[in-house]
Amino acid sequence: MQLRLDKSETLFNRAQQTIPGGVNSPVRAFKGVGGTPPFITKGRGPYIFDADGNRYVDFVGSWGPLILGHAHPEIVAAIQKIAQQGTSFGAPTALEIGLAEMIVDRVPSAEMVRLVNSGTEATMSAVRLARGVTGRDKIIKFDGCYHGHSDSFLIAAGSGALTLGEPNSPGVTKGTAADTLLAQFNDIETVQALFEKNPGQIACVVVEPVNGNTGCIPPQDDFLQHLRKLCSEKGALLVLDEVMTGFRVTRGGANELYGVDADLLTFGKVIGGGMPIGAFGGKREFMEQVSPSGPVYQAGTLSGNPVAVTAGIETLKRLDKLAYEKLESLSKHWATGLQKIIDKNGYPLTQHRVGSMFTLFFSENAIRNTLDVAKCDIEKFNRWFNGMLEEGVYLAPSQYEAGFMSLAHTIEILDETLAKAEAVLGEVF
Ligand code: KE4
Repeated sequence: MQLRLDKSETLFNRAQQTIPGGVNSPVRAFKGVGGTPPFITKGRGPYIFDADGNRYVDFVGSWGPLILGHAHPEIVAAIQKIAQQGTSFGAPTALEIGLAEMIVDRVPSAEMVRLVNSGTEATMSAVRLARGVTGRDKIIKFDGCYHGHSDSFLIAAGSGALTLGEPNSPGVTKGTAADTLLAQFNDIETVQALFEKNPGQIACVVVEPVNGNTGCIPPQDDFLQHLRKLCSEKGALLVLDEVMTGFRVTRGGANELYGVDADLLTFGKVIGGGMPIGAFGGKREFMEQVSPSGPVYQAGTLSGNPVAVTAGIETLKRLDKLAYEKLESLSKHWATGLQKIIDKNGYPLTQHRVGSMFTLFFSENAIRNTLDVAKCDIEKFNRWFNGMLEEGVYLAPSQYEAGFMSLAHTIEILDETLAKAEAVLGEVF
């Protein structure tokens, strides 16, 4: 069925006159998968609707935040109600304490948190704090892990393969890149090598505990535990970037799921319930070094604003034990159904899932990190993506992204979607 996207095409052409690439975040432009990105007009539960009236079952959920589903009536009502009291004061409010206490209550390693306005702000600030408290300049990140767009993270594998970072965006200075070292996810030896080459210089290791930005790749062979041990031995901080996994993979995030003690953690997405938010937190001894209680500066005009905080509080309130059991059962139903299709037809496909985040990789090899994802059949992935879009299913428009289940999805919707998946995969292969 050919999708009618006339209105989206008109909007996309118009948008490109005043907005770079016609979008306010690159992945939305569908450059990887081709075609016109549908311009969305509204969301309801598990569905989003575009300007041409097409309805899609949504497995992106704004890249994770909409874990309750779109336009949850009680979240919308809470936002409407608090907005009538005023949207931002640039002054402390009791609401911020409420959200901070909820995060600290749920996340084992979080003793204090600072609220910010995006995941990028959270990770940027956590790295500054790690550098501030250790007096060290270098950081280790992992090839394929994404921590937002601050300069220290926009680093590609340099000529020295995975040792020296090089800018992967114009505007990032060589000086900045020199302080970011690159290791390989699920390969502890690449981390050990960097610590040996840079003794006493590494402030922290920043890692997505589940690598969600190369498609969903879980830590394997106690990778996180090895990272913890190495950081403790070398006096570096372990920073878990839970912007995607936080309150997603379990109630206490990957920090709870894998039982790995973090020095600092970062959050975003779910804790704002669809409103702009981020947070960084962790051990009191470090967090108390953040201004104004300590010398490490960090600030933000709209940090902790009542509207985003209220949306976050009301979302977390509804993420109780039962909610995670339901998310697990829906996500398992999806993965089991897809695996049946794969096994029945012998398709060269691999699935990874951690809780309610998941990815279908167009490869039959083991997927341990981004090097393995680079060997996926992207042409077939793109045909899968576009085939499902035409069937009214909105998947993440890149093999390098994770998909997300929401509490608004139902077994019936998943079964309908699985039937479509079987038909589309039949076309692809
Ligand atoms: P934001 O600055 O986009 O709120 O968060 C940055 C960020 C930090 N850490 C992790 C683990 C993240 O996944 C993200 C943002 N995730 C992407 C999705 N892969 C956001 C989508 C986009 O860039 O438009």
